[in-house]
Amino acid sequence: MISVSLSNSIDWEKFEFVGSPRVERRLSDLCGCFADEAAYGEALSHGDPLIYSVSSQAPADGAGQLHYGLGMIAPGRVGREYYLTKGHLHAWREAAEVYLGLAGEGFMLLEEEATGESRLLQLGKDRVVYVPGGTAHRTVNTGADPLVYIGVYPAGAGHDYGTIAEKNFRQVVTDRGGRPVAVDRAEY
Ligand code: S6P
Ligand code: ZN
Repeated sequence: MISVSLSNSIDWEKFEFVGSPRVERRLSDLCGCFADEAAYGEALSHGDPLIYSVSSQAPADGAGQLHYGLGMIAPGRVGREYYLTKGHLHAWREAAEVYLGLAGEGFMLLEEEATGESRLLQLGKDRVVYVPGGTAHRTVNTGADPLVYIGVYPAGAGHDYGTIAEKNFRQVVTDRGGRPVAVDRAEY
């Protein structure tokens, strides 16, 4: 007998899967994520807006099963840096992930842990990004509307936020003359 939840619908007003609440990340939750600390402090002094949310589904656990999450990043910037997710590695390093863009415009910043190699990949409506195992990933909204996507990953992937919190990504996604570019943090 099939006992797991097999389908879902998206509530496009709340940006969540119907029946499963979302986790919200506000500006104050993102201490240390933005390169420009002065701009971060200045932004916080004006309020604590919602930056992104994730509504997760875990239909089944165990080997071979998948989990998935609906992410929404609000449009906006701190200084010249676009609103972003904290970013993470999977605790189970081999675990890969597929991101499916549903709405909006943005990018994923990938960084291979073993080599430090970075890649900036477009994510938005009709774009799909594959995140290999052993690769840190952060998502940024570079558009004027919410960036909405689904990430699908192995049930046992887990999240390692600590490694990123310690040293952050090597690159920063920033606005240069009205266009998003990735620059080395050291040069930012
Ligand atoms: C989970 C997947 C996404 C993120 C979401 C928020 O493996 O990659 O659902 O959780 O994009 O990012 P973060 O870095 O706060 O988990
Ligand atoms: Zn992930």
